[in-house]
Amino acid sequence: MTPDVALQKRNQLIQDGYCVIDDILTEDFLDDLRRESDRLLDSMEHPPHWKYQGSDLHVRGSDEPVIDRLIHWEPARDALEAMELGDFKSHGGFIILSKPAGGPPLYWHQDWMGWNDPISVAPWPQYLFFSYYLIDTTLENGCLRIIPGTHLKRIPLQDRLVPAHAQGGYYVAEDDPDMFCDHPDAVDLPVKAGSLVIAEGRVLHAARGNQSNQRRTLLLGWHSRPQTVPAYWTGEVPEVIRRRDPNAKYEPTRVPGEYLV
Ligand SMILES: O=C(O)CCC(=O)C(=O)O
Ligand SMILES: [Fe+2]
Repeated sequence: MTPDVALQKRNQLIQDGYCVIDDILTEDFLDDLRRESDRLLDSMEHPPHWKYQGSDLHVRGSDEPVIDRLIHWEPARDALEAMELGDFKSHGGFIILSKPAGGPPLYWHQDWMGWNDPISVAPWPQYLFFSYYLIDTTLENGCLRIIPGTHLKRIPLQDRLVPAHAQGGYYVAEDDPDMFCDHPDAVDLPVKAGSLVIAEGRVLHAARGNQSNQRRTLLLGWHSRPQTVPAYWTGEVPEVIRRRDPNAKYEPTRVPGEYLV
């Protein structure tokens, strides 16, 4: 990745809440990941609360060598270094999110649980998900959707959403008008198998339903960095972050409060 492209990608991540880097996984490695994820998915019952995510199977690198290989995959680490995001570390695993043929859309949500912590206002990324789709995604088979900029700026939709996943999303109705709305600012993000999608935990995102006859599998891994101002950051540091007590404990919550402006 050239320095120009790296800067452009990081700026897009900062402003829009996501960026896509193509051609990160090789065909051989993709085959290994498909085989292993199919094996794991097919070896267990899928509980009813997996309906909207398709599956939510957490796999540690220490338990599955192929996941360990993905965590340490050099082309991805090189891309991060080029973007000066090399201080992002994996939480140690990937989640297999596999939308079966005919699976419903995933509702609008964000995944940051630290909204009581002033670090939530950071204008730079602190908490990211790395997504590898194992087949090309399209509007028909369940591609990702994002509402750019919503990691930093509140829109009326945030206040109408049920918190994601175990905090409420599992149990929403399939025709919930807010959770599944067609928001005018939403963008679809169809990507090639083997591309790396880097996105903000704070940004509103969703996925289309899978209207194809093939499983759409995604491997999603959480990454975070130390709670410091990144070396590349030349903009202002918000007052609440400068005054933040690094030793304070914050009650987890998925509901954005005063720190989403
Ligand atoms: O299935 C997808 O494309 C996104 C999954 C996701 O955002 C989640 O499970 O939190
Ligand atoms: Fe998510």
